[in-house]
Amino acid sequence: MRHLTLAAMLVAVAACGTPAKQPESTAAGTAAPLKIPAEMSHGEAPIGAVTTKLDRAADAPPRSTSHRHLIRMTTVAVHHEVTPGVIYDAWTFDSIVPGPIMRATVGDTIEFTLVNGADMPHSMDFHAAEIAPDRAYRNVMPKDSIQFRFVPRVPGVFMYHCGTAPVAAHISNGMYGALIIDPVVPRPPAQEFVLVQSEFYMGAAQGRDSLHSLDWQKVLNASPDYVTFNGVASRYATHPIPVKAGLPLRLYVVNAGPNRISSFHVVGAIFDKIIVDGFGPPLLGVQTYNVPVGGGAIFELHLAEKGMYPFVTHAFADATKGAVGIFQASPARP
Ligand SMILES: [Cu+2]
Repeated sequence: MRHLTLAAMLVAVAACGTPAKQPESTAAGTAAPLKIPAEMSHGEAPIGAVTTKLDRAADAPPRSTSHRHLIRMTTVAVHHEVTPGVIYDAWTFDSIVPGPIMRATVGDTIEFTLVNGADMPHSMDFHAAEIAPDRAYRNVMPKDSIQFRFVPRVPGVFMYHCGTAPVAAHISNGMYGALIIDPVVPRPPAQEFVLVQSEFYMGAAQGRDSLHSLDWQKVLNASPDYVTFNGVASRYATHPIPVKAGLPLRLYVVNAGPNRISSFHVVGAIFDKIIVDGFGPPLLGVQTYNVPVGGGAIFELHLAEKGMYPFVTHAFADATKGAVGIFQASPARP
């Protein structure tokens, strides 16, 4: 009913005859929706063709076969395009936002090295690790490094992030990612994807490159300009994720925040199973589930038939700001 109401509102707006006036942009270049979106429910973003080139797929990395993982990351500042033409002065792990998506298995040994290639202190905090923070998660000075190891005990999908104060600034600037820890007995086969939700708080564009950097007051107000899956607003709406209808889907969802809860929902589907953080008895038959800031959950579902299925945070201000994507389901058998 709620969806019909939204559609009815959009139709009413369209029918009133008033030309769609472009709202004034904020200093950061964001604005309310400019036109009536797609005819389908939840068409918060223009839907592209699945054949268009995608710069970063959401596919989960394969389950690891090694039991020892040498992981080395470098902190570095880069220009990150949050939405076409809007460039953010990001702080990153390995030059990408989110940082690398990694995968290991319970009982494996992870030997981690952080190299600070930036000009300020950074650090690393793995939520998958049980370790003394004052030893492992210490600030690393520029040009310095730190090494520590851990053996993950609990399966799930875990956030990692820079823990240097103010943490909200380091996370808002792009320093986070996801680490999947598989159980020793593999989960059943599925089409697997990783979605990391996060927020961007844009200051006014500066300089020749029109570069945006952090607006700290917006962070404190929990009022982001963009909310994204995997670092780019609406990326998987303009580039839908191809899947097979009727076959199991498994989504590893992490909410990096730093402020907004993700009320994760797939339009046209009910989650068969949700494994909170990835461990313990699953929730069955759920429509929407909150992934807390700093948390994760594994969503298992199937899409009933061929079609376009939006996935969103059902906190719709955030979906409107970019936390929306599309699964494009094709028949499992032609
Ligand atoms: Cu940092």
